[in-house]
Amino acid sequence: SSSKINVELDSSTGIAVMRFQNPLVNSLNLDFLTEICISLEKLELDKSCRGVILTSAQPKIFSAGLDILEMYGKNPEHYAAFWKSVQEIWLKLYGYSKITIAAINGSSPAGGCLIALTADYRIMADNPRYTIGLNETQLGIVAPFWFKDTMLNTVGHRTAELSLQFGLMYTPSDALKINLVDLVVPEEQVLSTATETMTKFLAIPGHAREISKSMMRKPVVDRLLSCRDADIKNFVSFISKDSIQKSLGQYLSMLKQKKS
Ligand code: CO8
Repeated sequence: SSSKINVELDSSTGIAVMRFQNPLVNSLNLDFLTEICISLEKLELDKSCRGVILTSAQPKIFSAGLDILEMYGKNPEHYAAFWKSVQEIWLKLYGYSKITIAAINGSSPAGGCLIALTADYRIMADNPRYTIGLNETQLGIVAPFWFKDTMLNTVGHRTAELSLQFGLMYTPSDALKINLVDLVVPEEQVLSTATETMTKFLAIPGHAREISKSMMRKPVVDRLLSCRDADIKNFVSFISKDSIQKSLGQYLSMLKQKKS
């Protein structure tokens, strides 16, 4: 465990709980993304770990998504390094050999939603103040194809189409209706329900489950692997545009104003 990631592995069950604790809102900056990736890699190599529950140690927020400051007012080299780390975490999580369950105990916009979407199962707290979704268009930016495909593979084409264009954020009950999450439970039961669900997954012969998971996901993973550099170039040129920087600047000041 690092200071921003708390990992507790129960050696009797093989279930690890990974808690994100990057104050205030678990926004995903380059360092934090790298740390999450390293922790996931360690658990993947650890034979005593059989599944990972992803959750937040921060109140009310699962993750605020990508750190907007990593995409604003920086140089192209920085954007490229940042985007590479975003690709890295998605590749690690979407292709993860072990079972992952997202225990979504707070809001989960954009990149936060993406992390949750990579899990094998999503359980969300029933608090209607928490919302989840890919809201990128609301910031004037565009979720890349692999965000889109992850969403598409979860909710289906028509829902993904509407969801992405409007940049919709869903309450837990609405998220459940479209299968963006699998289960909604009272907040204090999110973690225990995740553990119970993990036990059900663990009862399935591991090798068969793992191959089935890979069969469902490999085409999308391979698609990004085949064009990582082009995807980075694309991101860097998009995010460097004056018009996009202006949109992000406006969104950031809207976030600040909302408080006062
Ligand atoms: N990045 C950076 N800073 C953030 C972010 C973020 N994603 N989210 C919040 N913050 C900051 C706020 O500005 C605020 O800063 P300060 O204290 O300096 O004023 C602080 O964190 C706390 O935020 P709030 O006061 O708003 O806290 P609340 O508890 O009221 O709300 C929320 C928390 C719900 C998370 C709210 O802050 C929010 O909605 N944040 C915006 C989330 C968002 O829209 N994220 C999208 C990021 S983009 C992304 O993830 C995918 C991009 C894909 C790339 C596209 C290719 C071009």
